[in-house]
Amino acid sequence: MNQGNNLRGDYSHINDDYTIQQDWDKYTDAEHDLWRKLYARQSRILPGYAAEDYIRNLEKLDAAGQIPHFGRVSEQLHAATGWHLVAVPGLVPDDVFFDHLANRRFPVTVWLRKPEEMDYLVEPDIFHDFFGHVPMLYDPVFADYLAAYGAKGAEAIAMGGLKNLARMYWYMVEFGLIMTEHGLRAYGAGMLSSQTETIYSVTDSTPNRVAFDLERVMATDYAIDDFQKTYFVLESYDQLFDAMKTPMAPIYERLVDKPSIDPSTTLPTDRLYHVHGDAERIIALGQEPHQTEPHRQQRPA
Ligand code: HBI
Ligand code: FE
Repeated sequence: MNQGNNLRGDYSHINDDYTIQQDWDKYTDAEHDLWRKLYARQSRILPGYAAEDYIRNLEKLDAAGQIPHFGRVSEQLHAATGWHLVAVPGLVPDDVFFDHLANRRFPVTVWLRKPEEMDYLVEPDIFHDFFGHVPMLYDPVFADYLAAYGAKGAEAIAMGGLKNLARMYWYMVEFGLIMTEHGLRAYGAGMLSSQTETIYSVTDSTPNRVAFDLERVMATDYAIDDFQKTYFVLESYDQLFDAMKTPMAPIYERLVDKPSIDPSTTLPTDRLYHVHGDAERIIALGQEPHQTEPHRQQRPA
């Protein structure tokens, strides 16, 4: 990103680390109303689609009734996993973002989308950041993963590996799936803050669902303006935490000379999950790749 140019947030009062005051009292009744509407609409579809620990932790946040107060949640979160929430005007520079994560500070955008943007938004707003990301910060393993991920940022930037490391955020923080005892579930903030992609990611037979592999993820391109063509599937959040013990430098060196993997394709070495339109009926972990078909819907934030 650039220094706030072309971004919606107000960057005129930022601290050196891009944090600001949340100014909770400034939210209007109309904004609290819209928040309630977004929250109700989105939480209704979660059962059967979202990871159960995500749902449980969302409920703990007690944020259905009004736009949440970061300070209050932050205290509770810190007691649970050592993370804090910090208020930001929107996207922050990569090095700043990584530094916040490495220090267990999760940047949450302060502004809320407009009523006409219920379904689609380009930049992250408070609904995406809070509803999508904060519940997972209560999961101790995921929380440790995200801090370890942030600690890898500086090296990636120095080595030209930012693009590769950012894919671990995209695929495993924004759009991650997990295979649970009750079937495939979504835990990524990008899909969970979107009505349509939550259901699509878990049930539609079109996208590829590939068993998680660190280097496979880091080699794979993504699009930000459409539903994902590939999702990566965990069996446990431990896989993410363990992956962060892998030395990254050799991966960046290997990937720099290789073309990125097109997310509409799969590799013969992939372990693929197949679904038949019903989250409860995950069929098989097979070997044969399946083709994706083009579709035109935009990705809601
Ligand atoms: N800033 N506020 C905010 N939120 C993000 O998700 C974010 C960011 N800055 C950079 C960034 N993400 C990405 O480059 C990461 O995927 C690495
Ligand atoms: Fe996000």
